[in-house]
Amino acid sequence: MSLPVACTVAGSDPSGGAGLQADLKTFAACGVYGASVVTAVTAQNTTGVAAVHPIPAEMVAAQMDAVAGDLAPGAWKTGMLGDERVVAAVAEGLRRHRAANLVVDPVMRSTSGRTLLSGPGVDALRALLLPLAAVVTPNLEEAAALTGRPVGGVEEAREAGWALCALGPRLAVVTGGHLPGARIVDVVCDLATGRCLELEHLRVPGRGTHGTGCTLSAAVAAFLARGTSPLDAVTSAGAYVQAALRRAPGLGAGHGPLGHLDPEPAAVVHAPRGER
Ligand code: PXL
Repeated sequence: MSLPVACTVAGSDPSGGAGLQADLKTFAACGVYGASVVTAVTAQNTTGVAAVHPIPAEMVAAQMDAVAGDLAPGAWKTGMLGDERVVAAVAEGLRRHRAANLVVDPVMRSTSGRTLLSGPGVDALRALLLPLAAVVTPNLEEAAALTGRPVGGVEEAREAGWALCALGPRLAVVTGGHLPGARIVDVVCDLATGRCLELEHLRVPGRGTHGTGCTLSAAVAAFLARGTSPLDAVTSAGAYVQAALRRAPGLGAGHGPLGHLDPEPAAVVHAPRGER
């Protein structure tokens, strides 16, 4: 059995809570070898995004070719893409390499409110990327932007989920964490069965929530890379996010990171006596 491979196409968060850093930790925690294609370098921490430096679309495409030509990922995930040029290059790259098991996290805004995908980028994502996706994982605001209708509760989330499935993905996961309340409902519309499931969890108290969406979509991609069925991949990813939220290490002054990895560190092995 060879190690499953997943690749994220996402922005860099140097504070490690969101973006490709969160994705790589999630891949490792979920038993998958992780590759990463950088779409933008951000300067940010738990309190907000200070600056964004986009990577040229041709360089994004070249990174995808380098990874796909050598490692043949069994699943892909997209996160922050920035603008329509990068969205188009990513869609072309995925087609060129006949990428299977694509999870699209339609990242549009940071927790602190910074725009991470332009308006034309949203249109390109809908037109070019969703037709290639197996799973799409919007929050309520992203579901509204993609469908052009308000999404303020479970009923509207279900309608938006079906509208998104009509654009390509087999599964739409509309996450409800941004609504107030002790219970969070994620709506999962499954085109294969025609059924819509409500995954309920208790809200984990605390501010360690930065990168929750990145982590969920990366975990879905990891389970797909392992050969898990799409609906089980979504359910397993939800359980992983819950555990990571409970392990949040309480770092930073703002919205802190999740605890992606089990906190048991690798053992120290001492150098020979006399060398120390
Ligand atoms: O959580 C969305 C997100 C995704 N990717 C990058 C980000 C953020 C939020 O700040 O910075 C790179």
